[in-house]
Amino acid sequence: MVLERYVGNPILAPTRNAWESAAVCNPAAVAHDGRVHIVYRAIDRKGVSRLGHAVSDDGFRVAHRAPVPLLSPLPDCFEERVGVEDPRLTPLGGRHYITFTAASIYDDGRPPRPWDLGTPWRVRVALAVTDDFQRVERIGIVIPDRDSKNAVLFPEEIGGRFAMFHRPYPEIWIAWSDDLRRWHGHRRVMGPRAGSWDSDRIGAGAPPIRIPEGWLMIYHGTRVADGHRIYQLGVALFDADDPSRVIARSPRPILEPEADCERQGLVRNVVFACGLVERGDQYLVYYGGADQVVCVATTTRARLLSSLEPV
Ligand code: BMA
Repeated sequence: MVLERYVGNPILAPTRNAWESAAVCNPAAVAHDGRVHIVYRAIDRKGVSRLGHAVSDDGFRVAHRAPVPLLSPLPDCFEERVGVEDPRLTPLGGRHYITFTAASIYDDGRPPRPWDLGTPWRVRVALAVTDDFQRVERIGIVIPDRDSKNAVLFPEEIGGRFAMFHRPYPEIWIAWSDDLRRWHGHRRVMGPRAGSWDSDRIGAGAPPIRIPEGWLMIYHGTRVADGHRIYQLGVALFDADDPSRVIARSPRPILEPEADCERQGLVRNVVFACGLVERGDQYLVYYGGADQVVCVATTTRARLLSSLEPV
């Protein structure tokens, strides 16, 4: 595999704190003040998600873990009845933006659709910002009028505008904004590929990073085998000036659920990345294992680039 698992995985597991007692997964990560800040999805025993915060000095071992959630669903907020999920962290203009999923129950009286199984499908892209990882300022639901999730904000403006990838099922779209609040220009970027490891659904992983060749992004893709969905990771490269243009993509997954903690958990066979930290030539990729624990793997830019194939 292109990604090499850290031998000490998992780096975070559930605790006795009620809010993170069932599972912790899907970690965003960013280097700040010489440390790695991890913001993860924490699930309580009722299935409600909040965001937790942990800090690591070396990127692998967790040195500090906040005893209370960094972000909880707003009481009486219809869009967050099942919680706040799957954060991504983007440093932008000296602040840290958190894109996350506002999750609720989709109850329109119709019979459940295939993707409703186990996953409530009322999902909205929400945005918040923090300066110190202690206080979080909510910006709000930024894509109010459609179900979408897996939003990643680009870390710089492109052509004078902010850009975001998000995921109306089952594919990745781009959207643009002048003020981070109102998003427009929604357009399809890339979708699942029939017969491939990412044939079922795909979504952005960690926010894209700018490299000389363009925008590089880890993403997740699923396939269905014997009636079971398997979440894997891949990588894609997008045009520097027009990231709605895909240049290259992984013909094979760069990480598949193979370790015990990726195969057995709250949801079997899931590796789900939300964070990437650059350390010189090394990349640290933070991901959830089987929707229950937080793991990390390493790779290099060269290895990711050589795993790509032009589209
Ligand atoms: C998605 C989200 C993620 C989860 C994944 C795999 O729909 O709920 O938080 O990791 O499914 O179960």
